[in-house]
Amino acid sequence: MKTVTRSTCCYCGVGCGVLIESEDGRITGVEGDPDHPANFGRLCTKGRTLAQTVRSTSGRALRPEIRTTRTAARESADWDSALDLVAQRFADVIERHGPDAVAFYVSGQLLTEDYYVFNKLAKGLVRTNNIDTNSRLCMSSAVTGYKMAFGADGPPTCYDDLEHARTVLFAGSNMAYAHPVLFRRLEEAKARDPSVRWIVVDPRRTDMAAMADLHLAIEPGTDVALFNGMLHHLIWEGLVDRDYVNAHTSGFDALKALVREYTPRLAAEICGVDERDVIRAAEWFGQSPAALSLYCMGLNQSSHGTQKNLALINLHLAARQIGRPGAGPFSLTGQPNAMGGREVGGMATMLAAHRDIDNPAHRAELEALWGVSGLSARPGLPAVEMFDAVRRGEIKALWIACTNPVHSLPDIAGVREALEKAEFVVVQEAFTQTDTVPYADVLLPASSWGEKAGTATNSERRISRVRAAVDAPGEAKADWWIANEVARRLARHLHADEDLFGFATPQAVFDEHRLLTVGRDLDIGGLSYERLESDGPQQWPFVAGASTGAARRYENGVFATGDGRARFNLTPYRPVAEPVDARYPFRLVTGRLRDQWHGMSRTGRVGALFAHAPEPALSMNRADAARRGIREGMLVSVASRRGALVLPVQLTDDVASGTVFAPMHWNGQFLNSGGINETTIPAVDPYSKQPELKHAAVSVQAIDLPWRLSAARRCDDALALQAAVQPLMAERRYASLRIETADDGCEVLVVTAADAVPDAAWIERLHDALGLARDLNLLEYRDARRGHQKRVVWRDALVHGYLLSGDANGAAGLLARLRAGEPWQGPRHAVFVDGPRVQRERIVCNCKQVTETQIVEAIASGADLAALKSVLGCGSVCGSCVPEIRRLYDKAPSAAL
Ligand SMILES: Nc1nc2c(c(=O)[nH]1)N[C@H]1C(S)=C(S)[C@@H](COP(=O)(O)OP(=O)(O)OC[C@H]3O[C@@H](n4cnc5c(=O)[nH]c(N)nc54)[C@H](O)[C@@H]3O)O[C@H]1N2
Ligand SMILES: Nc1nc2c(c(=O)[nH]1)N[C@H]1C(S)=C(S)[C@@H](COP(=O)(O)OP(=O)(O)OC[C@H]3O[C@@H](n4cnc5c(=O)[nH]c(N)nc54)[C@H](O)[C@@H]3O)O[C@H]1N2
Ligand code: SF4
Ligand SMILES: [Mo]
Repeated sequence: MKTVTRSTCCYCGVGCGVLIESEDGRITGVEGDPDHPANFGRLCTKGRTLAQTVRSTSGRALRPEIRTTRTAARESADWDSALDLVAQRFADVIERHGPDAVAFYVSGQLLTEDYYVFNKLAKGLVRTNNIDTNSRLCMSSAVTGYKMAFGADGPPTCYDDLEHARTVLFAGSNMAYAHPVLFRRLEEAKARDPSVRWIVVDPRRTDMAAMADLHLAIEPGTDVALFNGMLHHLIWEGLVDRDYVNAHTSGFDALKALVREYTPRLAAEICGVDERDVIRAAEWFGQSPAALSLYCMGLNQSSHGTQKNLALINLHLAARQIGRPGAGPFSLTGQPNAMGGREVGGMATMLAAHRDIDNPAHRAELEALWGVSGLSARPGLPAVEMFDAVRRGEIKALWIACTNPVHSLPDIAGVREALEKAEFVVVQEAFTQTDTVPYADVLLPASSWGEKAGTATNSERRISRVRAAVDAPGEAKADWWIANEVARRLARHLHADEDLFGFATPQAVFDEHRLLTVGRDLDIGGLSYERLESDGPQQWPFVAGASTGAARRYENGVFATGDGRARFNLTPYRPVAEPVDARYPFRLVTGRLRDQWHGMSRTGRVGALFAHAPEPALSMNRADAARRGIREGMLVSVASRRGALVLPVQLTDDVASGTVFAPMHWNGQFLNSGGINETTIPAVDPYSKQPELKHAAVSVQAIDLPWRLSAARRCDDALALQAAVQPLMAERRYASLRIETADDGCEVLVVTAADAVPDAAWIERLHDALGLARDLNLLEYRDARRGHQKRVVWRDALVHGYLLSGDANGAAGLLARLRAGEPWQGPRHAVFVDGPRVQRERIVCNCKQVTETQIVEAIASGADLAALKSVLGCGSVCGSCVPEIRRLYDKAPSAAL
């Protein structure tokens, strides 16, 4: 029977509502929920392909696993043994070394209920504040910024402001890729009213920057100088709202004295932009009837991310661009429930419901609410310091849930060392193919999207229900349940009250969480599962008796500080943590691609999501590359003081000379190295402790790896094949793999590799791992003199797989045959010579699988955007590709949209 379940997308902080279709316990499709106020039925490429990510249980964690010694393999265990073991080992460490010798590293992708139980377990039961989350890598500078300026965390704005804004300042946000469904709303607002102005502050010329009225391509890390320069102009041109500043803020005069020296000229010099553009940005922002800033990791992931946030908020306060429709500083949250994590206080530096660790009254309130005593007054260790403490042996037992630190933390060599050093590591995961899972002494299988229930809070403070459409596979369990079960056992060891963890359902957890918020700025005393059921998703604050939540905050100019005034903060400009020098002359910027999500444990399961960017690539300015003899597609070594990796180069004009860009997504499951965080720097912001993931200094050198390999095989289950091939990749200087979907729906696993010389034994192992050995119908061609080999495998009349070693010429043609899945008519030996020579083209439109060439040709033939949509279909479904299509118009000089 077909059922439809209303739930929420598990990817980004937009928090789109989804309708999950299922049949016989399997998810068969996903559509946007037309009634959800975040997306009104829309989904982006990632949301639309969610059903494909759960098509198979290959690569899912299905049973608890335990290993008895570090060198032993993990073996399946029953839940009781696994839970007992985790409780006993944690109790043992706490007894021997105290509560701060254990730590929890959790995730903004947990649901609020999961998060709540983990936080209560750490802070209420173990009495350590050593619980931090990947949100430290993501939102913590935004949190400290909001708290220092307004006295409380959380954005003052809402999604409707996207439609009311007349000037939109995108600062370090690539919304077209990272928050696509919200970006659609901005595109529409601008189409309705072209006088709406867009300013993009980003060192890279992103698709959005190309569409903007003004692109400030600043030197990475110089935002504070830019914002100070803009404020200088506002002050000296009389664009400050003096009445507002006098009535509702404090600290203005000291800030004025500081920004006196930041003339637009100085700011322009520091940022490497035109002085007139700094002035223009200031005027568009200051004079606008409503200026909205949208900011994300370009501000937060910095060794002075808090200052970047504050300098931007200073501008909003000075020009009174806050507290009314269309105006305000809007921090876009990255993860689906980064906000929920903040609400339950699930970080090392905060307590539940926006309470503070160092505030004795707050601790006392919480002790009373939980019925415990002795909450720790010692702040816990934030992510980077937590792993340092593990490495130093101070933290002995670590429990990681719903995050993959061996991929996502900076300087992963240090993270690996820490996990090797730890006495006991628990990994709670939904998927087994991640770079952190191998370090688990205990693997706890988690149920995941489509299988679990609870709530999540999106970027505009809106709480949505997440619902289960199907049962979890194998023995996987909900995250809150796992934490709760260990907590009950641990309570017995620690002679604490087991009833602290008497939760039987996520609803029971939510009800307790709600109680803790009453009287706080995020009061949700009026919300319940029933309310969310009958009235749909709601924004906080939502006090008891209210009929709706609050769309905007601080509309009356009263802030959450003691005296009700917002604070101007002093924001002197400081350079990035690691200067470039002769050895490491490039500034490495990292970030996201449109169709991949973080470590790809979910998006990397879908062939269609590789089509937009099939290989990891280092984007490099053409002139920089030419000076070093580097050409398109060449392999280069990217190295920093911490580590190195090999990547293919993509030449571009979108990054300035001296800057290179790498996507954050690839890791040891898809690459022979751990990915770009082999090189990044663990320097952190002094206030927020957020690491500077975006600005390491690196060198880029061409390397000569003349031996090339390309191999691929059609299969029913590319995920199983990936598991067999992945362990081999680390042995090569370069290797990458990806999944493609053939025209007949069959999957194809594609492997490429390069090295100085061939390794005959490795080639045979790869041949076996790919399962080519089982396909008996093999045609082999060897060129002994040149050491080249070509193998093609048939199944019936179909070209089923190939392996080319030596040079990979001809791979494109063979791959095209694999994809086409058509019977081979000619003589077999002709398969090597007769292949179509075309490379598969980049797919720009994921929904309709439209290639770049198709679009360029249609543009050249005079089609406008509407014609393009109706003839090719591109851009007509989810719209994620429209910004890129617009750029293709820009590149065709005579064409018109
Ligand atoms: N497709 C996709 N979407 C996602 C995610 C994903 O993995 N994939 N992840 C989600 C998560 S958790 C997050 S946090 C968000 C992140 O969303 P974004 O922050 O928008 O994405 P990023 O690509 O990390 O970085 C944004 C931009 O910051 C720019 N930048 C780098 N350095 C600087 C600087 O010094 N100043 C300024 N002004 N800009 C700079 C980069 O060039 C980049 O274009 O995306 C969310 N959405
Ligand atoms: N260089 C560089 N590094 C970065 C960034 C960058 O811009 N540049 N961005 C940083 C940012 S903003 C972020 S948010 C982090 C993200 O970094 P991570 O948190 O490491 O990213 P994910 O790959 O999303 O990890 C989530 C893990 O949880 C698993 N999982 C999925 N669903 C469930 C579930 O329901 N339960 C459990 N228990 N597990 C589940 C997934 O398989 C996955 O392995 O990366 C950071 N690292
Ligand atoms: S914008 Fe895309 S990834 Fe983000 S919540 Fe919506 S559908 Fe999911
Ligand atoms: Mo993030």
